[in-house]
Amino acid sequence: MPRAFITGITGQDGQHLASFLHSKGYDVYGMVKGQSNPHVGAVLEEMPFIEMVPGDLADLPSLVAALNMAQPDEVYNLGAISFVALSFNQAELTANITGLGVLRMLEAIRMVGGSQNNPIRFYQASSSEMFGKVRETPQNEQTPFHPRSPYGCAKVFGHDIVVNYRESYDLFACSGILFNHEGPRRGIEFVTRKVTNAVARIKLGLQHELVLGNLDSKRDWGYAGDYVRAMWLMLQQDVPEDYVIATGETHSIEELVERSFGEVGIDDWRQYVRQDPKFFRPAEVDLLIGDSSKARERLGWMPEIDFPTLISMMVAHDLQVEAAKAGIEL
Ligand code: GDR
Repeated sequence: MPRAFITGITGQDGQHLASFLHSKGYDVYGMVKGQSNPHVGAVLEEMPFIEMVPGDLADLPSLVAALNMAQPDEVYNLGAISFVALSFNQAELTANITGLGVLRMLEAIRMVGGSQNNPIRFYQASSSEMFGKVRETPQNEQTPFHPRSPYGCAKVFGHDIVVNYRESYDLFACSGILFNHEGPRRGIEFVTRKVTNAVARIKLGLQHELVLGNLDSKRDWGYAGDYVRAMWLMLQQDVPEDYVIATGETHSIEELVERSFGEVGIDDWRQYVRQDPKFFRPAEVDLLIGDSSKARERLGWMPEIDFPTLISMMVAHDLQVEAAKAGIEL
């Protein structure tokens, strides 16, 4: 059985990827840091097949020990400080984990290596946030980076060091430049889930307003379940390369809000929404839209879930969860 090692196993993508790889017959190892990660229990309850291994992206010896224990064929580095807004307040921590963490993982892979015939293959979660103040539209693998946050800067370092290690040491290392990808497993701090959850609670009478920041920025939103397939496909190729993964459609936050309220039959959504400067960022990424032609041609990858279906799925999920929590029958 092939063996996969995933950092960020308790995050949205870690969960989707673990379930996808398990269905493909992989043994799945997940790296967890700290003594009592609050999400581990819930993830294991749903996916008891995951073997949890201790390790921390800030601690190279722990990464070496974790890889020695798991002996993986494939490593997926999804672990990061991934909330852009937080990265402005914890810039050094973000640089250390989201940026230098990639370097440490690459070093650990060089040390542990895998068998000679079967060297470890590495996937790095790069991000559309690297494009930031975009130099061209849509963005593809050749578009220059102009990050707008400490998170974006750290991801640029991670991306560049993957390219450098691939060229210097002939590692099988790829980066997927993933545009925003969402779903019911998304953390509540990210705007899609914050909105769909609030809409569900407002519909159920459990909440009365939704407080947001900038409603004008535009994102290329896909479904996380579609995007983890692309990660795996990148590692099955003969040659390691980087790929943009995106839907090629963009929508504003305002459209997201309008559509989400529309799902529960609320048209006059403005009476529920308030803007607060505390949710605005010191520098914003105004417009993202990805050109994923390379992935579509070379990997045969295509997103299956479109924006309306994604929002509908998330609102329906949040209605179920919030109603069950409050003991309301739908
Ligand atoms: P993003 O995702 O920064 O694009 O990064 P997020 O959902 O946090 O923000 C998207 C846009 O919405 C605007 N916005 C708000 N955002 C949040 N979180 N909360 C609000 O109340 C709010 N109001 C408006 C933001 O200003 C922004 O323009 C995500 C992360 O998953 C990264 O880790 C990943 O790399 C990229 O997507 C691709």
